Amino acid sequence: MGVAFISSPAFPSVFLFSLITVCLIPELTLAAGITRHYKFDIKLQNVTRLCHTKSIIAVNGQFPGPRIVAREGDHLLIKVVNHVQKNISIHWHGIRQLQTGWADGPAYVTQCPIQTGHSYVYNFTIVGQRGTLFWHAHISWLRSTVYGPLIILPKHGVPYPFTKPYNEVPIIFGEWWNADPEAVITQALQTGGGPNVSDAYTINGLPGPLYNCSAKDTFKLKVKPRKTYLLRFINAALNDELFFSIANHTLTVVEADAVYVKPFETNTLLIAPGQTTNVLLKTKPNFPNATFFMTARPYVTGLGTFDNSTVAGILEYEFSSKTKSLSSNISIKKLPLFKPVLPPLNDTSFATNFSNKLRSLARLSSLLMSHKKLTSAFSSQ
Ligand SMILES: [Cu+2]
Repeated sequence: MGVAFISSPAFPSVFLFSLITVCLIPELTLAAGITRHYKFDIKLQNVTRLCHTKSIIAVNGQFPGPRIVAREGDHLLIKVVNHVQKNISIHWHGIRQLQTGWADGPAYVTQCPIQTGHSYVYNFTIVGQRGTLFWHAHISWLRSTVYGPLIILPKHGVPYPFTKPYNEVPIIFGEWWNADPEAVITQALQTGGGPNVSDAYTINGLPGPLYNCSAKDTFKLKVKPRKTYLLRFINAALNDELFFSIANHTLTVVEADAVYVKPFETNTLLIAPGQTTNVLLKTKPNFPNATFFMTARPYVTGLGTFDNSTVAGILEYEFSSKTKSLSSNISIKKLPLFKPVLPPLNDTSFATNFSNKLRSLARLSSLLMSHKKLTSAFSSQ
């Protein structure tokens, strides 16, 4: 029977179809990840920013919320328990949800929201994606405080297609309102006007020294010289595209929205709300005790009001043991804080060039990868 099938006229096309399926969609045939369990308790939490203390909705008492880490091919079971007086749902932003649309999360679109005192188990597999994504609440404006990173590592034994980083650091942009964000959006919907703008942007939940009363609430990235860091950027701001730059440093973009990108260098990133991007930062050979500002502010062309403020974090070079022993003899002067120059708020030509570059290099990288898979599959025949 097998012989009859092989000699049948349908055999070449069936064989070719299976081969192409295996080559182009190996995730479907080789998905052998593990199951990872998480529990999200949605509760109220007191948080102080800009000298305003308020009760926010948060996950497991953390703001930003907990980090989910998984590998490509893993299965995730995330139990979400709603302890607050609002309906809620969680969106796994960017996950393809192949055949698991009910785990996607937008309330009233792919699921009913989770009611007070109830729980729901999100159940899905990560197929064919690796990089940085994020999760956030997906009802009304609860995403202003309910969000966190979703990190997808490559499968076991599969290296990154770029320099192995010394360390990996998520950097999440967000927004802070001194008022209750739910009251802000409710008022906007009632009046038909634009919502009141946020009081600050944040990096990993912290507004930084350019805002009132916030110097102690500054994100600091401590680095060692001559190392490569993988910065996992997430824009969890509600609606704003953001420019970002680190003074005197070049960034190498290697991935966007969990898709590898043919690497390219830039001094400034543009990151849209809901977008994620991975970037390599190579630290300088020797810069003991130097500090560099990293700042972000929006790209805006519309006429409506917007938050035009700037969030700043600090990149700080640690003392190496060598410089430490030196510094005990000679007093090393604290260098001045270096500040980056961001494009003007309405710099459309930068925004257009950057987005086009990102899109075309992501496409190029996918083409190269599928070409590599095809050629290696054919050469192993
Ligand atoms: Cu989303």
